[in-house]
Amino acid sequence: MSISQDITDRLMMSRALQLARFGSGRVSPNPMVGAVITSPDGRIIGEGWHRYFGGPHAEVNAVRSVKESDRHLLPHSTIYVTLEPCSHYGKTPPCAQLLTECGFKRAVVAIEDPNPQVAGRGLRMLREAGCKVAVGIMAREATELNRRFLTVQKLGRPWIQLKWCESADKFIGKFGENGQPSPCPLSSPLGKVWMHRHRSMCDAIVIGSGTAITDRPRLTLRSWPGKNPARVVADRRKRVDLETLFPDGNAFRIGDHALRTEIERLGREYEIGAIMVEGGSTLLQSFLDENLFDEIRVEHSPIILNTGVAAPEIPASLPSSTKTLTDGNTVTTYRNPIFWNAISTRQKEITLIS
Ligand code: AOF
Ligand code: ZN
Repeated sequence: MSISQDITDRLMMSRALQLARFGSGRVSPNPMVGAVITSPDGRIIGEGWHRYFGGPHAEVNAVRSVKESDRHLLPHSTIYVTLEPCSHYGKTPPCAQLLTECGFKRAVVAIEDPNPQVAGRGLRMLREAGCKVAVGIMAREATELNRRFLTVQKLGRPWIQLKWCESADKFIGKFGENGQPSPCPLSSPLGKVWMHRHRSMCDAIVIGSGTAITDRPRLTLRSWPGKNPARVVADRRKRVDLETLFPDGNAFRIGDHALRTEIERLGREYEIGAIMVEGGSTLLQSFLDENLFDEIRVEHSPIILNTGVAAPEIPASLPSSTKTLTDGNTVTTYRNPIFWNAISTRQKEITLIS
């Protein structure tokens, strides 16, 4: 392949990835997917992305966006897609079939779709129809973008984010006069917005029964647009009255089985692809002890509490990065390598030309 072709492919795939991100918070548990169509003279003649769960796929929207006067160019055109076109009838018909009907000359795909209903069949359908297929362009970026969806497919459980806010002396809350944990505001205003944005990217929020009783949280999206996640309370002893706490429904209890089993069940039975665990400390520590997490996000407040509920203990040597919120608090993100260890070497490769 020529260098100019390679650079063009990366440029167009970057655009497709940018389009895919418009689906953030709207498509889960489906992947975010973007598609770009270029004519032989290098013009972008079509663009699309998967906009909402159950809706048309990115390729369908891209093909539909092509102007009538450009449609004759399709058999000479290239389509760039951030995920292998699907080959199955799900909520929508197979995209690979649509692409072969359009007669695309070339398809450039970032990563294969590990969904067992697709898993290489989409690429095969295209090749068998005479389309030239290139796979692996910006694979790392596409993997990063869809790490939630890919975790479900590769590890057979939802993607799990643990989240808490801790004081400068590593407490996540205070004890009230009765000796029970009591709510204590440590998050900054921007930290709260950040948290709601992350809620919008998950399908369920999990909390322990103690947190449900002491904090009486609403667990809704208020500072960010999107659909409210389901609420899941780990409550083996059935201490929490879910109907009173969450009168609008969309809430259920787990706790009869081992934590891992319960979390896997959330994925299988309720189409939950990503969860956020918001506390309390005991539940968060259980996820940590079981190595049952993909990402930890800790907001650090400069407040000193001197005593209180101790923050969970993060395993040493997890890769992390820290950023400062404009209102003073900092956020540290830790990544569990478990997911990156489960994917192919090709997907881990860092794109050198950008
Ligand atoms: C694509 N393009 O934009 C997306 C794909 O139930 P359905 O019909 O929406 O199918 C969902 C599955 O299709 C999903 O699990 C994933 O394997 C694939 N998603 N494929 O060609 C897209 N969103
Ligand atoms: Zn599709």
